[in-house]
Amino acid sequence: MKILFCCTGAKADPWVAGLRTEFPAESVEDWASGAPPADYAVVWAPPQKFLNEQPQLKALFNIGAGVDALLKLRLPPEAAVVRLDDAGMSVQMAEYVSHAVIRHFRELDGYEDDIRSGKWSYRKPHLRADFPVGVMGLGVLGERVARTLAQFDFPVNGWSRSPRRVEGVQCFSGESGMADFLAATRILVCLLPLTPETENIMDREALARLRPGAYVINVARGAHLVDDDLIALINSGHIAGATLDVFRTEPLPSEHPFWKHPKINITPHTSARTLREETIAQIAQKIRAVEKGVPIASLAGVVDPKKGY
Ligand code: NDP
Ligand code: OXD
Repeated sequence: MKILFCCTGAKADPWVAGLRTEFPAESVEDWASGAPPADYAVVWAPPQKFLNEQPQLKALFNIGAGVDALLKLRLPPEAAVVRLDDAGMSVQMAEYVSHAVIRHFRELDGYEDDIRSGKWSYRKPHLRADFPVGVMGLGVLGERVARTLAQFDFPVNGWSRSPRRVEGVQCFSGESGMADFLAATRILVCLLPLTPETENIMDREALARLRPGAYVINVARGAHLVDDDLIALINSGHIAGATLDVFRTEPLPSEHPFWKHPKINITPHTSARTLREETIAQIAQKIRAVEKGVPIASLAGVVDPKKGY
């Protein structure tokens, strides 16, 4: 059995060493053009040339949860695409989003400014009931985030494509459920995959449906949000601010208004990082299962190309 590693932006050596530890008797190599045909590939943003040269691949294991970039490429015809299924990401996402929600709700930025200017003063506490959070996407990451925020006693709404039940969360689904979901939400969290259906989903029309004084947290993909619409609604006062971890172009271009907007906090696509050890262990366990005869289609995280996630 042969495994190739082909991940743009990742240092190959520790990944290849980790995979070799899992499969000491097998061939595990960092891809170079002309490499012999492999059975499985571990990938992130691979060049099209790699995919063209390896048409026999049985599966592509993506070392991230989002497969939007991968699905834009011409993939080997029989290869299943398997995305990361949590692998240590959901706890990071829950931390990041809870931090952003609480920072806004408790006005911690305002307190920090006060303290820096030598001011000891109190702000009126808000009621949680006035700050319902809405999580778009109730998958592996969104569900964990929704459950975590419910633990802090925020009213939590969730929206998914198919109907779902999550304890402590008011669930909405489908296009028909979106308007009610938005109208019931003040702090909007995006944890959707990027697909043709979800691109630009946070546009002026959708954002205007949120409760006045809304707050936007985008931790999914930059193309979910229409940047100018967010800025216009912040400037009009309908939206109080935003925390953004993902952008249409990354790194965010230096001239982009998000860098300096006083009501927007940005981070460099870091809300949930791929953890190497967990990721290698998860992929290795799946490869072993397939080698023992488990159908690839039954693995957790197999992408449905029709749905795009
Ligand atoms: P999942 O596939 O587990 O969950 C996706 C959720 O979105 C599901 O609940 C799905 O609904 C819902 N959904 C998909 N399409 C629609 C639609 N058209 N309308 C309504 N709901 C929809 O993904 P994960 O939770 O693992 O990851 C989500 C995304 O987070 C990734 O695709 C990636 O882009 C992003 N991400 C960002 C990271 C970062 O560092 N910023 C790190 C990791 C991921 P249903 O339940 O019905 O299928
Ligand atoms: C992912 C990401 O999709 O890091 O895993 O954004």
